[in-house]
Amino acid sequence: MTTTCALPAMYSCGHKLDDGDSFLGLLESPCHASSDRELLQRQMAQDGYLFLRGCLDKEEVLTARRHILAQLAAEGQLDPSAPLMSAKPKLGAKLFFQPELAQKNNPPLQLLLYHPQGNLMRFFSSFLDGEVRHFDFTWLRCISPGPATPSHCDIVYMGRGTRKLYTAWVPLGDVDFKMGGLMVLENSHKNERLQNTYGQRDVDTYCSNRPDDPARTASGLNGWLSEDPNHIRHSLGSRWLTAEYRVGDVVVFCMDLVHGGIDNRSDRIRISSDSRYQLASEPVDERWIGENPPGHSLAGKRGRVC
Ligand SMILES: O=C(O)CCC(=O)C(=O)O
Ligand SMILES: [Fe+2]
Repeated sequence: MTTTCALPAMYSCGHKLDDGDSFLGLLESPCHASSDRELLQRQMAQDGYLFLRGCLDKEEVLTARRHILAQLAAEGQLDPSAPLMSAKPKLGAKLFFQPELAQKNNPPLQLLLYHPQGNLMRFFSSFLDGEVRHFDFTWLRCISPGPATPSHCDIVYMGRGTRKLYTAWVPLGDVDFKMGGLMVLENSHKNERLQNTYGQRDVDTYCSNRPDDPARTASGLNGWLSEDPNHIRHSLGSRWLTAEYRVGDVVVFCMDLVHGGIDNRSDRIRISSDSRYQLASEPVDERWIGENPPGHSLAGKRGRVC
């Protein structure tokens, strides 16, 4: 077990994460250069994630970062007196989820995440041992100083196709502990009780036999597992794991792994993307496919008797 005595205080959704080696630890990095599929798959089955240090080309990541920051600057969201690449927000700017900056007019990010010969797509073809497809929707996050994403599993947002679907979380810039990045809950993907309850949820369903069910029209309802990271960690009995991320790193994780964000307590915007990959031969969740994926809109709602 990696010792955490040097870790600074970290917060999620305003809660200070319980510290000490039994509660907080560091992500382990496998030898990513390994093209040993079986080894990586074993590791994924065991840990629920792969921390791939330096998997991406740094220049490509920085080009995507520059492009996004130029978009934010054009929208007037940045401090004009600070260098562009420092991602310093203008006073009072409140940014969080910015998928529109990823969908249109962002060739550098599209290349980085989806080019068939790019490092990420090649990693997934090798890891999944076949032709890979990605979701067309990209979750781009430009998180200004403040609270982070609450704990959840991705399956509740994208579980209508295969469960053999993977998220790639890509920091688009260095992310230190103060800026806060992804945290994952150790071994949570093996918790059967969680999988049989929360893990069966689909945030876009409503009760068709209840005409007044608010879920008919609300978007992305009920996806969070908890806004108290210590409570969920305590009830699942494991540790939160995180890292200081560098340009080029990727964390790949499975749909059942509980994860969330660490609050951004720096004075810069934290930029990252999350994108999804699966075998082309497996069924796909149509909410996230196409030029304008319907996502959690009305078009993606499904009724069920409840
Ligand atoms: O970056 C974050 O704050 C959350 C990331 C996340 O939920 C994901 O990658 O699925
Ligand atoms: Fe997520």
